[in-house]
Amino acid sequence: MEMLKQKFKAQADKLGEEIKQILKEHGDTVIGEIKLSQIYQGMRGMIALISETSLLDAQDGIRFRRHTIDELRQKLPKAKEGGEPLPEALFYLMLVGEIPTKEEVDTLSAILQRRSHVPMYVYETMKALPTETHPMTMFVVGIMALQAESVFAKRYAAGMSKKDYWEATFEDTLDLIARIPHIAAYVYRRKYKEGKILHPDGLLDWAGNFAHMLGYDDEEFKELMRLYMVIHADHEGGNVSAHTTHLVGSALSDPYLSYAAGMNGLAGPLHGLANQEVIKWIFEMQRELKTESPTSEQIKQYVEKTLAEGKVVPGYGHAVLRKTDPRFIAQMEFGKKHMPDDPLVNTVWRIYETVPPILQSLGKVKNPWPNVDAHSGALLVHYGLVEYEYYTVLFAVSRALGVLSSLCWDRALGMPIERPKSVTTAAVKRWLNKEVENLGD
Ligand code: HAX
Repeated sequence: MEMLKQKFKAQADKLGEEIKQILKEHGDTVIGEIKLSQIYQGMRGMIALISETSLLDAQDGIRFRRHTIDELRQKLPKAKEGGEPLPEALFYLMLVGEIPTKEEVDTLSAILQRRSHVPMYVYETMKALPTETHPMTMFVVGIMALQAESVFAKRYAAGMSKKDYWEATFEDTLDLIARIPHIAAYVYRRKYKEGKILHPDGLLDWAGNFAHMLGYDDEEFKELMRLYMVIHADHEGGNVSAHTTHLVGSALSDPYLSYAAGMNGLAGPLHGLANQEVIKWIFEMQRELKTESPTSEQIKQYVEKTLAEGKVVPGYGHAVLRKTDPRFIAQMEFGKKHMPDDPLVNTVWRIYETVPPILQSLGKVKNPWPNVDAHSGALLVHYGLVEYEYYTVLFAVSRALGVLSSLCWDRALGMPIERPKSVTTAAVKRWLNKEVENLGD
């Protein structure tokens, strides 16, 4: 751990110096123009953030430190030969920009195991919630209860110097990543398995052990969890969960508070909750059409009905991507390898053939292609994880890897409190009428 920490610090110092130089030479360089429409329409395409861990290209999809998902599946160390990459290896890559060796990942997995203890009061707090509570609410309550453990909060209260913020954030990050699967597994066991907790297996990797604590010891399911945790980890800095974590962190709220805030954003149906919405929508379609395997024509009619009811087709569209999400493709490849004849998975593929032309024909949907959430549920159902309200918690466990490594960078680079300027529509009108010189006066 000490080595990873020192490696991170050395890289952060180097990049910090480079940024100082860049700002000294180019700080006044104009990077583009902002249109009024962007302010009203969710700030699309407005470059306003720095996030070191990944970069999203509208055509090529996500790159983690310049590596595509395909490359990660080839290059990152794995639990078993020819299998899926280890998510803690991706965390290492996002944190220090280097692909770790298998030995380095094994050391990290062992460190995470050692730091994974969750105090009893956290479980008791979650237990106080009624079982009908949504799993994401239970999960975030668990994280908030755990906040009492924050190294950052304790050291800040004791008068920590600015130059040590990164280190306290780093410690909280490792603790949180180690503990989050335990909280998430408890949510599942409490809500769906009568609260019977399964003890961790100290010999397993981070995602394999998470699968085990959920109650799924099938080797293929463990492989699915490794893939799932890799592909959902990060999607550059502007998406709701990453941006919220970063924004809240900019107030020097500790990593527990910041991550919990981000996960409340992930719990929205236009973001991470879409994975539960997709499978719910497919189940409803199957029920209504009274078939497990609807034909393309039946799917087409059902999609048209969904749209006529003023709803979105869940799992399709994206604010940045303009082609099929490589995360969807990675899951499709997993499906083809492990369950090519599964009827639900085949339905997902038939929906993929049917939906894009319909959305294209609406003339307003900028991206008619599937995103990550269009596929994930069907793979989980195949292994028996049918409780779809739980799916966003899986996403949240994975997302911790990206948003928390980014938070380490924020504190190491001394990122300031975020405070953009807002204006009223009345101010916009005054400016358009040339009553004032600058928007916002
Ligand atoms: N079905 C129907 N209509 C859709 C649509 C879809 N899947 N995707 C976009 N549209 C509509 C929008 O609702 C909007 O309509 P109005 O002008 O009538 O409001 C119009 O097309 C233009 O939207 P857009 O610019 O293409 O898309 P946005 O950038 O505004 O929104 C969303 C991106 C992902 C929120 C959107 O595509 C959507 O609602 N998709 C379905 C929900 C979903 O799958 N969310 C998960 C996204 C991935 C993610 O973050 N996962 O965590």
